[in-house]
Amino acid sequence: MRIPSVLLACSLVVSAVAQKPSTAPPTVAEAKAFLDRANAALLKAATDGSHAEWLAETYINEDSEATTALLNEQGSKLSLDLIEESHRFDKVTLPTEMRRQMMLLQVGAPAAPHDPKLLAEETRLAASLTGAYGKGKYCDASGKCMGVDDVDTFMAKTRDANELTKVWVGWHSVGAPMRKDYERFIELQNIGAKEQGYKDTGDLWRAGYDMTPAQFSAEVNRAWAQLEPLYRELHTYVRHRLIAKYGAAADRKDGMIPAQLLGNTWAQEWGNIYDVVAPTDPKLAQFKPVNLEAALSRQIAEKDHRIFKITDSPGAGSDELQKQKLAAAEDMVKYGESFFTSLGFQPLPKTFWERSQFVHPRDRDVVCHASAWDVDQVEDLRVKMCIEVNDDYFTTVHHELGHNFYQRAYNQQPMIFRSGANDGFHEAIGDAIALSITPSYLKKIGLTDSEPPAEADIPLQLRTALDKIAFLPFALALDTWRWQVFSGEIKPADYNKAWWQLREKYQGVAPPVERSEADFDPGAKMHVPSNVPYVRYFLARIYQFQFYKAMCDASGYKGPLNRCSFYGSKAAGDKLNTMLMAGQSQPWQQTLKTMTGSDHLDAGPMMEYFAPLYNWLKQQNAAAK
Ligand code: X8Z
Ligand code: ZN
Repeated sequence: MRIPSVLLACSLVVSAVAQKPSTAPPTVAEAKAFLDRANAALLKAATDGSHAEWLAETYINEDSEATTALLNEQGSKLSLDLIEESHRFDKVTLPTEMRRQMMLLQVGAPAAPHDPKLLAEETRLAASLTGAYGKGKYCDASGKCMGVDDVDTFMAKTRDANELTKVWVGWHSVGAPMRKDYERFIELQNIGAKEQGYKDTGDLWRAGYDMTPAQFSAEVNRAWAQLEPLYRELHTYVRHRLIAKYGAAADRKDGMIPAQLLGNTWAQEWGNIYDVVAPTDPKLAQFKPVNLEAALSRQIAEKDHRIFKITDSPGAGSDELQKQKLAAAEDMVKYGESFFTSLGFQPLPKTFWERSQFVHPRDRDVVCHASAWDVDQVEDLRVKMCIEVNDDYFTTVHHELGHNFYQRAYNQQPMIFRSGANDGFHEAIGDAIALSITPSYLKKIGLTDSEPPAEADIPLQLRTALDKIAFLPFALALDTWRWQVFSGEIKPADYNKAWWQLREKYQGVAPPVERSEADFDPGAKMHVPSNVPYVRYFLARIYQFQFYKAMCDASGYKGPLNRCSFYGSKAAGDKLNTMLMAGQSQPWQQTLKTMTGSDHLDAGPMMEYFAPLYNWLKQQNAAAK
């Protein structure tokens, strides 16, 4: 999503707002006047920038690309000027809130060079890499093309190893042409980061967590050490089951799992292959997690929209079909909205329904990757998605709405505080809500008619862990790669080799066919060309269990954590809302403490949730030895 880490999406009005620093010692009143002016300028810049970016992602063409590049250039210039001016107040004793705004302004610096020519070059590259990803397609020998949304569906549902390899290789070819531009993009960002006093852009990215970059890295490693043993058990179990299904195609001597077999284009979440790895013990096998895709299709169809499956490329299908897809997609979003309103949140504004992009338009390229927006930073909330009726999108809808409800909750804060407590919080809200999509909740809303007994918890937990636990080392590998690219530890000549070394090290997955430096596989993952930091999702996977537990407690729930749903609990909603309204106005540790009682990233609740599964996996793996 486009969260205006204050400085990312800004633009315009620089010369109108920047003022010549005076030589007299500055006062608190001057600092206040400066911050008022900065907040106003950043608000306008973020709004202008979001309008342009929205167009660039929903109408990909040369003009929208040039416009968004220009606004980002102006926005970065504004931020750099404001940061420079803010240093005038470095030695002034300021009230806590004002000092924090100054600090956030400075640590949120864009990794952008002062030199106008270099800055323009950087923003052009950023826009064109985003556009290249959005336009990316895999076309087979017969000329049939698939965009990323079609590729995702194919990778989720296909169970033929050769077919999977073909489409995997096809989609990954999207990255190769980006390689040179990406290399230059990194160089330019590093020039900017160094000008701000950072070692490199990775150092700058890791500075935004109310602790030093080194402390932050240590926190991440500490949390991973808590969770890695569970991941290893899951990996061992899944690998065995894949070998049972695919034989030699899954059986690598080095113990890696071939990445194309995991039900996801990037092997980042594995829930889609639940059918392949489900428990075989009949006592457990009888309990199948609710087939949400079927249940949703049925319930939405009952609302009088027939669901069609569009397997052809965008452009196929009639107007009528498109209308039905849109109506079904809106229904999907309404499930998410009604969860939030059950907690006491106001419904989404009318403009949300008018301005969002819910389905893939038939006539043009768009960036399909889901994102949530608050274009005017107040109430022009939108999502941009290419929704299909299935499990993954059901979760993603809740994820995106988490962003939107957060954005609206902090819209009374000064602009500099209109952000998540940290970026991991922003990514965790909707996911924490989605953890409440338990069988009992699904029964309440008519998506299943039976609530399974306690013995069904293992199958259900396995389904959830395939998404939640499997994801952790993917997120770590991705940003470790990027941090090492930024620091120069990984040289451009080794981009792809290092990518797979890290994927193997953290995830234990390997590419289906030999890769070389003629490939650029990181480019086939949206967050690399679009330059969205990724460790935020690692944090979010962990925070979401902390938030979920806190809301379960607030709702008065007693019982095993994985069976809690706080749907309809105003007490849980109030607790959540307090956290959301604070935005980034205080250190995240304080926000977390108010919400959960703990002031640090803690894998405890996640381990508590999966404790029964962890034991079961250990038994399965021991027995299989
Ligand atoms: O990018 C996203 C969201 C938008 S912020 C759909 N996610 C990551 C991804 O898709 O790679 C959510 C999970 C991880
Ligand atoms: Zn998100």
